Amino acid sequence: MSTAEPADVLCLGESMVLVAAAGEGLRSAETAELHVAGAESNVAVGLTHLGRRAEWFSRVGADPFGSRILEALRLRGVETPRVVEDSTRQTGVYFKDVVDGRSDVLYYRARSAASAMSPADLAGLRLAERRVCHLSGITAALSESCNDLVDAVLSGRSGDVVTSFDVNFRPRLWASERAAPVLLEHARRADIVFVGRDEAAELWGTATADEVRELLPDVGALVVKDADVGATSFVGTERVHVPAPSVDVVEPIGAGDAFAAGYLDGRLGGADERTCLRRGHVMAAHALRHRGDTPDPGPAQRLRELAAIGEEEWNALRFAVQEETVRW
Ligand code: KDG
Repeated sequence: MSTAEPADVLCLGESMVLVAAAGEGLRSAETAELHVAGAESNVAVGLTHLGRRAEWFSRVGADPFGSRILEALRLRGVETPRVVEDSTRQTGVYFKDVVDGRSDVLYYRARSAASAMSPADLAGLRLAERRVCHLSGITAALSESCNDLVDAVLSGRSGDVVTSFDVNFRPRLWASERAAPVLLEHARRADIVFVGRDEAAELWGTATADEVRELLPDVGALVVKDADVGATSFVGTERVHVPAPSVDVVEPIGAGDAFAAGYLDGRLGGADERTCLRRGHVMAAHALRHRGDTPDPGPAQRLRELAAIGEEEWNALRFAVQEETVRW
């Protein structure tokens, strides 16, 4: 889509082609499926499912995988007018191995096209005209220039753009000793921060959501997610906890991105914190019931209605797995 007004939300980060072995682990599988995934583009897809305009920026190789990513995202309604196709580098690829219900990720992305992103890319991104710019700690791990880009977005805030940062620590990309101070510094400067309680524990040694808040006292909206327990947000002096609905989990990868999309949808619509967290949970529940990162969660209206049900109904909410949801 090319319109004069850029999309409200800009999501910035690497997307890759995902190779998923069908049915069994990579060691023995003879067939595999190709999909497209990336934490930040997953958020963009979640937002377009919810009827928001979202743009994704990155660099891809001028290769079939790059074209595949662009095509897949455009088909889901994500705008990609500024993505750079680089003929000198390749698109990153990753493999998901699911064995006995446990997922592992193997990356083939060193020196990928996206890892060449740098602060110079910001020039054309019209950041000051956006409402939200969403980034994640994955980008900080890709290369020095990518880390500089994250730094530039978070420190050189332009206009009224709200910066949203998902800590997304990926141990397969860098060790926690190296990641911890970098991710803490980035998180301190973002307006909205998403972090898992366990992830914060691994990085920063915090045990509870309140301890994470002590570490990040000035973040405008800090959301600490505690898997199937629930999510707690801290906005100024307000602390809101929303329990997670019960979900038959098929595969967890992508659920954090879906949560961020639901939460940001609430923020964009001016909803209160409890509603934002509930929308996050509802979107995450859909992702948890599928192997793929970005399943179609169905009509946005239905999702929003679900997030608005009474307290008692919410506490009894259960997302059961259905045959058709167990697919990539
Ligand atoms: O959050 C899901 C992502 O981890 C997945 O899509 C792959 O972007 C990815 C990454 O870098 O791990």
